[in-house]
Formats: sequence, structure tokens, C-alpha cells
Amino acid sequence: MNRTNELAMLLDAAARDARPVAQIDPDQRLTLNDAYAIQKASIEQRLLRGERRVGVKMGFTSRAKMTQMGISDLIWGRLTSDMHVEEGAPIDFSRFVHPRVEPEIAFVLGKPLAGKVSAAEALACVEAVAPALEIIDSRYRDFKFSLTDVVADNASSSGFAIGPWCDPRQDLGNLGLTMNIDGRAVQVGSTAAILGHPLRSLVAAARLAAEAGEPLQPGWVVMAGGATPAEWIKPGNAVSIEMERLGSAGFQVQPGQPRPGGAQRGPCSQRSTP
Ligand code: OOG
Ligand code: MG
Repeated sequence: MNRTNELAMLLDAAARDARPVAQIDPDQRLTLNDAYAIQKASIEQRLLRGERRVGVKMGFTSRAKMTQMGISDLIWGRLTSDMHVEEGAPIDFSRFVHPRVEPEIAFVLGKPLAGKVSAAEALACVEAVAPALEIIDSRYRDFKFSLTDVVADNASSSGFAIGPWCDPRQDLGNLGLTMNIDGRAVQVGSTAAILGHPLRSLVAAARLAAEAGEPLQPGWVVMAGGATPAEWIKPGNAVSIEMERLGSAGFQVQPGQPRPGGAQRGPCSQRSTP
């Protein structure tokens, strides 16, 4: 097995078993291309197990996130069907290493979208937008990573919950939002924190996905990136996002059963179509 596949298998196993691993590239000897190749190979493992590719997530699209994690380069990752958390549903804490949650906005595409596009062109391919929460769960010990580490680890992606799908033809550039844990607002922000306007994140996703030879497909979800710093979650928490005009999304964290032999995931939940 070559080094790319070896590291991909290591990260895939860490995610499946919910067990942290040491950073694979603390001194950044790998190139970004190497790191994306590892990410791609680790996602292949999920697809081989029957998961479906359902979209793209963007990372470090806000200053809040860059500052929190000490990384200022835009990154992206691949979303698969098992990462989808049914809106309002319980999630099993034992699936995760040390999960955090962050408030985002999600797009679902009605048409393919690829390459260098303007914000207007990107918007024309959007079928709907929704308030969303991303669960990030770095597979690295202590949630510490270099840029290449986090890229290889699929940009820490672990779960996403999506609220009501809404008409995208409205001003999305400065929607107020709060993220709540157990009824308390733990983060307050705006979609303006996402590259000044979340459509810019979609424009970047269109370019990066096309460069990787995986143009954005109709039906795919694009998570635009956290608008505020992420917060730790623990068993018992009720987590939600409230977004101006678009509504809310949430989930409940359940203790779950520890899995000695590795993760036992249920069948993938279906995203309701917009
Ligand atoms: C990396 C993923 C960043 C975002 O929305 O900025 C990200 C991490 O913070 O672990 O998902
Ligand atoms: Mg995120």
C-alpha cells in the first residue's frame, strides 16, 4: 500500500472507531496536493462501504474560525450520506472523538456548477438555502492540526443538520444568527462573517471542486463554513441555530453506547428534497 492510502486508511479508521490519532504531518512536509489526495482516498473508503457523496463543505471562510484554529487558508472537504443528521433528531455521542458544533448556511444546487463563476451565476444554480449546523470532529488528538493535517482529515467534517429549505432569491448577505445550547445563546453572528457574503463561499466551492475534477452536482449540498467560532458539545445538549428569515435547525446529543469494536453506524438518513 502506498503512503497516501496508508494515511487515508488510518484517518478513516480513526473516524470509524471514534479514536483519536497523532497528527500525520505536524511539520507540514506534505504538499496540499498530497493532503487532498489522502482526503480523497479516505472518502473512497466510505463510498466503498455504501455511503453516497452528497456535497461539499467549505472551511475557514470566516475570520472567527481562522482565529480559533490558527489557520487562514480556505479549505474544503467532501460530504457523504452518513454525515447527514436528521433535523431535530438525536445523535449518538459515542460516534465522535471530541465533537464541536458551528452555525452555517447551506445551499442545495438545482443545476451543475463548476469552474470560475460570478456570484450571480452561482446563485442561478441554487435551488434553496437553509440554516445549518456543522458537527466537526477532528480525528487528531486534542483537536490540534496543521493545514495539511486538517485537509487530509476531510476538514474535520463529521455531521451536518439542515433546517427548512428556503427561497434563495433574497438577500443572504447579512442574516443575523444565534447558536444555542440548552436554550442559551452561545454564539451570535451573521452570514456576513462568511467571506463577507456566503455566496462567495459557493463561488469558491465551484472553483475548487472543478479543479479537483469533481464538479458540483444538482442535488448536492454546499456548507458555506462556520460564521462564528465552534463550541464543544456533550451528551444531553440540545443544540440549535436560529437564523433571521430562514428559521432554525437543531439536534439532541445522546450518550450512546461505547463501541469497543468500532463504529456501528445505522443506515444513512435521507435528506428531504427541497
Ligand atoms: C476545520 C474545519 C473548518 C469551518 O466551517 O470553518 C470548518 C476545523 O475547524 O476543525 O468546518
Ligand atoms: Mg464548518
